[in-house]
Amino acid sequence: MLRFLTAGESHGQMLVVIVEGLPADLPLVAEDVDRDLARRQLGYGRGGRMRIEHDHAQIIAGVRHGRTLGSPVALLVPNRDWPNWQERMAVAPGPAIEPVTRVRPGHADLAGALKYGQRDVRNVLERASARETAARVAAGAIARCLLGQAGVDVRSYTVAIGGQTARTQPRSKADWEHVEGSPLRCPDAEAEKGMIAAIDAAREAGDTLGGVFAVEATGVPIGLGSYVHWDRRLDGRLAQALMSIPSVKGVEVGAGFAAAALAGSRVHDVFRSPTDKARPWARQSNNAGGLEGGVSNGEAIVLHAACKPIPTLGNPLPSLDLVSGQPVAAHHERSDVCVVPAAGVVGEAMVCLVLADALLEKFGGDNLAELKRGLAAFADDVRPPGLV
Ligand code: EPS
Repeated sequence: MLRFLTAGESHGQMLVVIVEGLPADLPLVAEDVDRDLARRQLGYGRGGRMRIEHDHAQIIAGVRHGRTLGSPVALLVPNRDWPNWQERMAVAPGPAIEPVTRVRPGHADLAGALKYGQRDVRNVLERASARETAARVAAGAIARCLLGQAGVDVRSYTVAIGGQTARTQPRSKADWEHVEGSPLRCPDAEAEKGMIAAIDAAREAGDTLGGVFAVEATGVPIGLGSYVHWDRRLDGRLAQALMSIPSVKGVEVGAGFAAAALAGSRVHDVFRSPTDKARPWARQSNNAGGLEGGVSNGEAIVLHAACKPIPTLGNPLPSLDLVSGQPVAAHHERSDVCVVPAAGVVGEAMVCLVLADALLEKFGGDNLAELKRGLAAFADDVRPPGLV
C-alpha cells in the first residue's frame, strides 16, 4: 500500500526519496521530516561527518499548501559534504581517481565488489554507507505523520552499548523526555556513563562498538498484518525492516529469545477484566510484544535489534587488497565509533513505514477522512457487546 524508494551515494550530491500510497489531505511540512533527520544525527560516538551535515528535507512534489495530494511525495536531502567530493564522485566521465582497493572485513566492500564486478571499492561503499539511512528516516518521518493521525506513537531508546546495559526502561513521559535529551538516547543515566567511557576507550584504541536498541509502538490498533500467508505476518515484516538496517545482526519480538526458556504459563499474556472501554482486550503482561499470529493485538509492539560494531576501524584489521590479493591493512577513512543511538532512530523510521503500510492495508482510504472513518468503525466493531 505504502511504497518508498531512495537513491543517493554517501558523498554524492543529495539523497532522493519518493513515498507513494499516502492518502490525500495528510498535513505534512518539511519540519516534520527535519525533526527526525536531526535526531538521527545525534549521539555520542559519531564521527566528523555529522559536524558537516545538517540534514534538511526539501519537499518537491506531492504536497500542496501543507497537505498531501494523494500523489507520490518526493523530497531531496542535499549532502553538504558534496563540494569536497565533486571530482571523486562526478557523474560525468573525468580524470582517473585513485581507487580504494583495501577491503574492510565486516563491510560490504568485498562481497559488493565481486558481485558487481568492481575494481574500485568506492563504487560499493558509497551506497552501502549508512548515509542511506538518512533517506529512510525522511520516508519514515512521513509515515510517522500518518500514524500520528491514527493515534500510533513510535519511539526508541538505547538498551546497551559495548556490553554496558541499561537497567531501566522508559515508561513515563518524563522518561522519554530524558531519553531524547540524553547523549546516547539511554534511559539509565548511570549505565550511560559506562557506555560513554566505553566509547571513549574504543575511540582511543581505534576500535568501534555495537549494542542494542529497542523500538516501541503504542496505540497500534488490533488487526494489522495477517496469519494467512508467511509474508503478511506483521512480526516478520517488522523483523525484516529492522534487519535491513546497516549493522543490525539480530532482531527480537517481545520477550524473544528469553521466552524460549520459559513454560507457556509464564509467557502468554492473559487478559485484564474488560471494563476499560478504550482497551477492552488489554493484557496483564506483554511478552508477545504486541503481536500474536503475525497480527497486532492492541498491546505495545516491542522490538529489540542488536547492532554489530561498525567495520571501519581507526586501527584497521588485517585484510587483502582487492586487485593484488596481497595482505594489507583494511581501508580507513573518517568514520564513527558507535552508531547505536542513530540506529534506534532509523529503527523507528523502518517500524513507522511498516506500520503505516499495514494500517493502510487494513483501513484503506484515498483520503485522511476515509481512513479515520475506517478506524472509528473498527474500534466500535471490536468492542465487546456488553461494553457498547
Ligand atoms: C559511513 C561513514 C561515515 C559516516 C556515514 C556512514 O561517513 P564519512 O565517510 O563521510 O565520514 O558518517 O554516515 C553518514 C554519513 C550518516 O549520515 O549517517 C559508512 O562508511 O557507512
